[in-house]
Order: sequence, then C-alpha cells, then structure tokens
Amino acid sequence: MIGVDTAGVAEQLGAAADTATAIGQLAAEIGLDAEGAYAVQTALVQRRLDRGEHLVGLKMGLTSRAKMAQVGVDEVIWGRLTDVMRVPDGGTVDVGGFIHPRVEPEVAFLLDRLPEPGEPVGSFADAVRAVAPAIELIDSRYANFTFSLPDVIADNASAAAFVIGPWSPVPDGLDNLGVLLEVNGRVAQVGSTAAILGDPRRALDEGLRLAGRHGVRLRQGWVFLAGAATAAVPLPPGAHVRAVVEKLGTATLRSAPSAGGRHG
Ligand code: 0L1
Ligand code: MG
Repeated sequence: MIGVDTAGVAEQLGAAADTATAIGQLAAEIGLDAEGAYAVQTALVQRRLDRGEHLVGLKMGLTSRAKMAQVGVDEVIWGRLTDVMRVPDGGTVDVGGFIHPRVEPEVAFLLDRLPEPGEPVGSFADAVRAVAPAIELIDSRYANFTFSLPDVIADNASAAAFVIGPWSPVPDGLDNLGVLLEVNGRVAQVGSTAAILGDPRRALDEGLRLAGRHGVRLRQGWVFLAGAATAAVPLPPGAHVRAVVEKLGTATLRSAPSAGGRHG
C-alpha cells in the first residue's frame, strides 16, 4: 500500500457523511488494505474531534454471521463512537441526515476497570460496570451499502448513531438472551445474544485485542457496543423502533416523519 492519501480519503468519507451523499468504493482503486484503512478511520474520526466532538466509546462490527452474510464481509471490525452520535433513549433522528440508515439490536457495556495494554481481561465483572440493550444506527457512506473490508473499516465501520437503553448490573449469563427488533410495532428481527461471537462478552476481548493493535486503549466510562444479534433493517421516516433484550429491557428510537434537524 504505497502512497495512499489518508487525509484525502478521510475527507471524502467525512464529506459524504456530512452531506448525506453516497460515494463509490475506494479501496480497490487506490490499493487501500485493512491496515491503511484503520489509518483512514483515525483521520476520519480526528476530523470529528477537531470540530469539538469527544470520543465516548468503541463499537464492534460484523460480530455475527447474520451481519457478515448481509454485507459479504467475514471479519470482525471495530470503529469509534463520539458524543454527537449518541441519541437519548426514546429520542428522534431525521433520516434525511443519513444516506440509507439501518438499525440493529445490540448489547452495550459500560466500561470500568480495564487491563493494561497486552494483558487479558481479568474478570468481565471488573471490566464492565453495567450492561444495556442498545440500538445502533449504521449508515454506510458507500453507494448501495456495498463495500470491501478495507472500505468499511475506513468508513468507521458504518457508525452513525446509537441509543443506549437503561443500564443494569451485569446479569449472570449474557450468552443466550432473546433479542427482538420491532419497527412500528411489527417484529422485524428475532435473535439471540449467542449470535454475537457465541457470547457478547467475547466481543470485549476482541475489541481490546484489535483496537490495542492500533494503539487504541479503551477507557473507563466509555460505552462499548458489542455488536448486533441480527441483520440490520432499513430505518424509514416516521418509524418507532424498539430493541428488546431479555433480562436487560428495551431501547427505543424514533425517526422524524420528514426532514429537519439530525438528532432530537
Ligand atoms: O455494526 C456493524 O456491524 C456494522 C459494521 C459495518 C458493516 C455494515 O455497515 O453493516
Ligand atoms: Mg453494529
């Protein structure tokens, strides 16, 4: 991967998100590999930090077979979350601020005492203070939601917005909880937390390992999105979305009936 214009690619992806305008895939044309794509992601997120946003967490992507099959990519990836992406539970987004938004039901962790770089997670109960049901709104900046692995990594793993439901203490088991995604009162997806790497707790090990490779340390107080339990579904205007995770409760998101502000 020689001579990739990291800043230029980040600018293209950032402008696509800012203007809600899809672009074509980039990686194959410019010879971008996964390593270089994480450098683009860093620059893309830095662009947000430069305008005053703050890092608030990390998201894992493609942690389930359903998600991998949906987009034709077969590796777990990660991306960064900023404060501006967070929508309050029950809050409203304007789909006009996105290109082709999709929603998916997730499990979120509130991070606590984390190991030093290179050390394994001691105990999940030490590393995670609380868990919550969550909704991730993903929005690929590529036309037709079609991309290669480096493309989607560069695009910050399609991160766009997220909702965290009520936090609860970590329950005894997280590995086989029923998950339901409803759109306008209709069941859109049904699954189990087992779909998230067999157990969503594994996503934290993966997150620490994969982000650690790039010198990124997870922080106490950060949110960690462990990944989706089902495939994602399109978010139309005027929708009421509920993600229900057994034992953890419900996170909800609305979309405004017509164009307006981005979050509300
Ligand atoms: O959160 C996710 O699993 C998304 C990862 C990127 C692939 C996609 O846009 O579906
Ligand atoms: Mg996700």
